[in-house]
Amino acid sequence: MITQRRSCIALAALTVLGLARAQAAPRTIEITAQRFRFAPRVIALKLGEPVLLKLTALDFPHGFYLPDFERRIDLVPGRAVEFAFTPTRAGTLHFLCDNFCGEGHEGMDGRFEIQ
Ligand SMILES: [Cu+2]
Repeated sequence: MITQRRSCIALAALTVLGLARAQAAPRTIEITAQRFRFAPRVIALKLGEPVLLKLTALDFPHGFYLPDFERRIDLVPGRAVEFAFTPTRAGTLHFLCDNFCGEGHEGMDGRFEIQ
């Protein structure tokens, strides 16, 4: 009986530890920016799951702008820049380049599909 109770307590502790570890580690997603596209362009995310974007410009100083979050970041060629956020509502979250990079700049965008 006591052994069984200890096993349950140990199992509960491991479960809590596992959940804490799962919440602590964000999902890492690598995105590249190159005239005139982001790759990947469409990214599926889970509601409430923290993500860490690693963004790299390949050819030009692009910008990464998330209008719904009112956040942006400069992308410097050859240097990965990290951008962390947690989607708090389901739906589509658009992102775009906000640093003019040439004739195709207006179409340089992408989206997160959050479920
Ligand atoms: Cu651009």
